[in-house]
Amino acid sequence: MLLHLLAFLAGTVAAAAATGPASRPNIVFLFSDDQTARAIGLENPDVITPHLDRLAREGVRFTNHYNTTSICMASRCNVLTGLYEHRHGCNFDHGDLARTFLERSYPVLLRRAGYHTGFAGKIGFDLQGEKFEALATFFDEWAGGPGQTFYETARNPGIAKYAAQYPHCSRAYAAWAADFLQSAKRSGKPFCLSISFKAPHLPFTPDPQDAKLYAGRQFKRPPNYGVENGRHLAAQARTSRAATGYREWINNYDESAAAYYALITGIDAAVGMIRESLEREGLAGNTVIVFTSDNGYSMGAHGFGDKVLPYEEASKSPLIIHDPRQPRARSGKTSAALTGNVDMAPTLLALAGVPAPAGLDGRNLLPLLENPDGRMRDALPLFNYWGATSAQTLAIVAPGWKYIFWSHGGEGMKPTEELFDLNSDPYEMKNVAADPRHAAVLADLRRQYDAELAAIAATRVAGHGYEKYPVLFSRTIPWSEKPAAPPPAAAKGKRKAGKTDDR
Ligand SMILES: [Ca+2]
Repeated sequence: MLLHLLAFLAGTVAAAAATGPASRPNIVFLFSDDQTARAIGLENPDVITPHLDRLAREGVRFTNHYNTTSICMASRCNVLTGLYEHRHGCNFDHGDLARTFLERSYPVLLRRAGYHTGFAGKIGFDLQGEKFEALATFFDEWAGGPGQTFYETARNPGIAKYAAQYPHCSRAYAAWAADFLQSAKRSGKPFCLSISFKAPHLPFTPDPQDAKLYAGRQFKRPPNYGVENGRHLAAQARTSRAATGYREWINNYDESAAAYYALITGIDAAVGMIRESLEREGLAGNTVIVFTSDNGYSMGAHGFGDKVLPYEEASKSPLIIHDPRQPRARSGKTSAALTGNVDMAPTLLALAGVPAPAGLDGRNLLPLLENPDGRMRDALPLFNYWGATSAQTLAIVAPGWKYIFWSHGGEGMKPTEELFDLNSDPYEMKNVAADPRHAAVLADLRRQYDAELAAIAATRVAGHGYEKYPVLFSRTIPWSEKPAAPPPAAAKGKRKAGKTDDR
């Protein structure tokens, strides 16, 4: 009798584990490194991404997704915490992440709420005053690597055992995911799997099987391609390393694009493998998949390489959310709502029914799955607190518009406003800040800008070098009354022309 009862209870538990309560789906968060919004097949037929295209056709694709700081280290912390950079304080030249922020990140909160969690790939930051290994203790299963990690599978200890079959890391992460899904299933809990691919970050080293798909091909340049299409932009933008380095996009576009696209095709194959594993394990019907990237990439637009800048190519990434529980009628919709990397944490927590910490900058995007035509916010700030001081900025994106204020007034430059009408000018070829027809829009965006600047002053984390920004970025304090530009040590992101460091 007792044995029967135990067998019945075990059966009940197993059934619950296999399907899970409807309110607690599994979550797979897939994150590429340096992928711009236009580098997926549905946006650009030059890029071969059948699995991402299918994911978008079966889910919702967000076409105005911005990284509020468009560089690896800070963006990864934006995603994990739902906070803007000056609130978590983690970026190159600003500092590592304090443990207290990671303790309130989405994977840690999900684990505390009973999720089985796993992380593989490039995490992209360190914890303040702690060894890299400490990060592993925040997850049930861990195959994260320090620094930039390596394209050669064998050089990444967490996935090295898959090197014989998958010598390039992108597919090896999918093999690790397959094993994770089996142990997650055995755990009897819902799970959250986060994979941070190295691709398509520099150095461009694709899997040979993907590289051959693009070998010798010539690609269409975007309409704003080349240095000649950047002369109308603020002089400050051209002091960024995006203009002084990354010349491979100007000197050798086809070869650069071939390698970059091949790296994305490798991730695409891994996405396909992960979906197959979910099907095989019977988990696909209750697993939400999110795909995005940590920053965009200029790819020669306006003559820039790199990310960091507030222009469209550098700051926008793909975002696809596939929730198999949504009615099929909503599949394949696109949402033009303004979304940001800070929205990832509150969205993933909302999926699991776990309350988000109070005061996050990000928002829950799930209402947009129900109503892709809905609006999410009136404005989203884009920050660049890194690199040459002259190229640091605050920008405001609003539906259809972007306002950028370049505050630097030294070295022969004047503080400059840029206003782009993104609906009629998606390639940002005309600065309409001086056009009186747009005076009302300009006034509104200036007001949003000033409000955001006040928020920086009120909410910045102490001790990470953000104290100067409320003055440095001020529209109303003349350059002559601002403290002198910081000494070169604070601007060590400046780099020699022609060299590309790989942050
Ligand atoms: Ca990146």
